[in-house]
Amino acid sequence: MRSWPASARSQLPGRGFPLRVFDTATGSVRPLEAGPTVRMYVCGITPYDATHLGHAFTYLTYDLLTRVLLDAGHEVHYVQNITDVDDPLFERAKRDGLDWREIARSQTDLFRADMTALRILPPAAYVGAVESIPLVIELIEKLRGREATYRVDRDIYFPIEAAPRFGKISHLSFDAMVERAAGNGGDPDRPGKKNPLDPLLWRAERPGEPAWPSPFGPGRPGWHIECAAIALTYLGASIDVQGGGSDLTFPHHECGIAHAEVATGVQPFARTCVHTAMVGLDGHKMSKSRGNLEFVSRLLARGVPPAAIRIALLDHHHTVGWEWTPSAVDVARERLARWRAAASHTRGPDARPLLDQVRRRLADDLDAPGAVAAVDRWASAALAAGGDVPDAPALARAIIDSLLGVDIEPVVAGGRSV
Ligand code: 5CA
Ligand code: ZN
Repeated sequence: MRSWPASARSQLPGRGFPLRVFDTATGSVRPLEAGPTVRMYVCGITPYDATHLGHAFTYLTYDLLTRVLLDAGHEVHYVQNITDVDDPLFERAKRDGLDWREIARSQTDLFRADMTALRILPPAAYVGAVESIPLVIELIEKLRGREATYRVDRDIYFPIEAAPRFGKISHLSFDAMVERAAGNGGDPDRPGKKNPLDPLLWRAERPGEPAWPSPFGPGRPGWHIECAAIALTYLGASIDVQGGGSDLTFPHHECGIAHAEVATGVQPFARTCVHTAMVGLDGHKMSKSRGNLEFVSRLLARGVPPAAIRIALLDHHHTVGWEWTPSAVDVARERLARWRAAASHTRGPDARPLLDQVRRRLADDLDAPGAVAAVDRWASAALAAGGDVPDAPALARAIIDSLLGVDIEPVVAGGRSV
């Protein structure tokens, strides 16, 4: 699939610091310890009701992570999927009298447009589930060769007992895993399964559902095996970062990682698991199923500048859940205006300490609120005392652009408006 365009990044003097980031599996902030090329897989959208602010917050996390790594001299090989065939899509298609493929197509287009507006750095490979079905079949064959598949009626399952490390990402009790599986597309109560937690690899064709031919009969892939197949194919048997929202820790990432490790024999598949905390609205996780959503496109249509949406998201740390409130837009707009005013002068307070502070804050577990506070301090000093360092505002603009992804180029007469 087509990805979306990357916005240009300003060049900065010197180099950023090595990244330390919270790893779900160990429950601690650790150095990323990656080689020159960082391989990162992030779970993409199921394309309906895109792009809500929870999605945007999650993709901003990996955008910031990428910016920090690029600034520290790494290359980043970033892959993201689109779950463009799944039950919720069929349900939505039925409700709205539309073709599920059309919903997936138009919602993926909307997502790309929203990501572009928010200046979220794109994956190098943006890969759909439907186009990956041959990869899924190949991976199931590999698991079958390792005796890590079994049938229940015509469907194929993965026995978690084949994966000795199962549970090492999420650290949940058996009962908690059963509960989370039931609420996230699993079927723990299905008779005939060896373990209630065993995930589905291949769902045999059902009347009224799309199906693709395979050596194990016509059907479609299970959810976790899709991401495992795409990540293994595009990034290899071991990756540096597995990303996605914290709602995916179990069962999705636990199962996908188990599939990959059993198929290749390489452990760990994901050296670091980075999970973004949930954005809520009206007291609950913002979710398509509940319908408590605020959309990027709706805010844009109301005239909110994309830079203000981005700043509103940057005000939160990726490991701490938070509630969206409409007033966040006003706060972000004021902040954007202050930053712009401060950076529009020809002279200002020295911005080299700001570069150091923003780099330090972001390298310390992507502390975006800390980085925003540092910019606020510089802007306040610039607006209060002026400062007399030539080019300091230009450096401040470059820092804010390159590391925080916010474009605050001063408005010129006849040029862009905010
Ligand atoms: N297609 C699957 C992943 S393979 C999926 O979870 N799709 S999604 O559309 O439901 O979510 C897309 C991404 O946004 C996922 O990484 C998910 O964890 C994240 N996400 C969903 N809701 C929220 C929320 N309220 N706050 C933060 N992130 C969220
Ligand atoms: Zn996924």
